Amino acid sequence: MIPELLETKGKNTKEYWEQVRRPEIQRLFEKWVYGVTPKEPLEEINAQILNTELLENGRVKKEEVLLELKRNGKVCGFRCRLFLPADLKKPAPAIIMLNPFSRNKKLDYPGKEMDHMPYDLITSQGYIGIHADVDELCADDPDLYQEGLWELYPGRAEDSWGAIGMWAFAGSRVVDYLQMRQDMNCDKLAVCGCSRAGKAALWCGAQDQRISLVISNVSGCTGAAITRGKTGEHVIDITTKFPHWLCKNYASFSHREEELPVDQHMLLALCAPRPLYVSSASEDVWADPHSEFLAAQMAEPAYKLYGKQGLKECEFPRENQPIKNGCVGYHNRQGVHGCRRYDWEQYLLFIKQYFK
Ligand code: GTR
Repeated sequence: MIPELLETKGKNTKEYWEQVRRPEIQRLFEKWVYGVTPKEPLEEINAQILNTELLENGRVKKEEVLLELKRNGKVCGFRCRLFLPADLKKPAPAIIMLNPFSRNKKLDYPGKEMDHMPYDLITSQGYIGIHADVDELCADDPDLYQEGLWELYPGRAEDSWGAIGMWAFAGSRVVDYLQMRQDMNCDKLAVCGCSRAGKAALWCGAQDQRISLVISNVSGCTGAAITRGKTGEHVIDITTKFPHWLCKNYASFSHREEELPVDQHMLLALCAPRPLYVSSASEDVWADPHSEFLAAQMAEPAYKLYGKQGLKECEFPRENQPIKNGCVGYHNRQGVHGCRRYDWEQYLLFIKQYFK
């Protein structure tokens, strides 16, 4: 049985959701899935612009920025590449693309940089694209992930965070930085991620209400897909192959997924009432497009509390037939796992409805 998103009748108001149910669901995800995000603030965040250049015949300004985080006498940092329209006249909306692939040259499926962060498309529509190399804070490696950010918040518990929690945290630190700048419209910030980063983007958006729109690209197991009954990857696969991604408690559900106190529609619902876009790839049975669509549909009751429409009334769409008219959007791109220009074209159309 998939756990109920909302509780018993009578309590289903916006206020009850915000004050009781949403925080409760968030705590369940911390305890059993992603691990606890430390609440103690950093002592300092420093930003340093390392390099600036013009691209696309002067139409795009690229800034490479180093963000350094400090706590308990330890410092760690990560780089972000900001792509701004060169002729920016007023603060612009920004899209943060979490990139945990910067140290992993063997992976090719996130796509080439222009697929993963097509700054020409993004800036031509007046937005700022931010490619955040979050694996510089926490390596995507079971032997190295406890170097860097982990040392600022050491922990040894069954519910201590893993790499996905740390990448999500890094997304929020990018938001901290953007709030210090004059050229960002911080009422219009989106977070996006592909695959493992899609899981992190959802978790980041779920926790950080400053993010106003959330996008998940082929995030699959422990991302946008309902765990119970999905095809492909399961708790046992993800926790065996990537033991550093999630908290230790999660692995204990390997042979008893039915007992998980949550399922992934509840994660998506934490984004409500903010616009959410989930996308799949048709040949990606490992992630399971149907289960991603199902979770997006099942997040609807949280949106309904705000009088907003999700995907409830929609059928699973054919390939390359995006659904963008509600507050929850979805498409199933024809092809394999990864992030492609086609995906971005749809995200930008969805975003435009909210950011223009
Ligand atoms: C797969 C993994 C998925 C997904 C993906 C990726 O091998 O099983 O959970 O996140 O990698 O990050 O590309």
